[in-house]
Amino acid sequence: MPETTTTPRTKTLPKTERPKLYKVILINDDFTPREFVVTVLKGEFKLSEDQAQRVMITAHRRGVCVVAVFTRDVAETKATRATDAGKAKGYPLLFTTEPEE
Ligand code: TYC
Repeated sequence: MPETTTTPRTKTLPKTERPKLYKVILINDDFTPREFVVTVLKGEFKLSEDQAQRVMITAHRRGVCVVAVFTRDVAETKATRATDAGKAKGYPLLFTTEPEE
């Protein structure tokens, strides 16, 4: 019976780095109508009416509210588009982005 030798597998599996995530943050102001904020949250971030109302009212009461978390590109694009939607109507509505810890 011929002897068989086995060699232990030393190859390590390649590590897949998870992309860093960025929060999109809604900033309160005194001028943008509540209903417009809700419309933008639904349109740009696909929030339900209920979610959009909660996010809007949280920003209204506390000054800021995290809308959602995305990869950097997506977060920045959505924040810019949502801010521009307000600008187009003459509102100071502002969305910013911030890396997650
Ligand atoms: N504070 C605004 C108002 O009373 C409504 C508002 C809410 C505006 C949240 C911006 O991020 C915002 N009309």
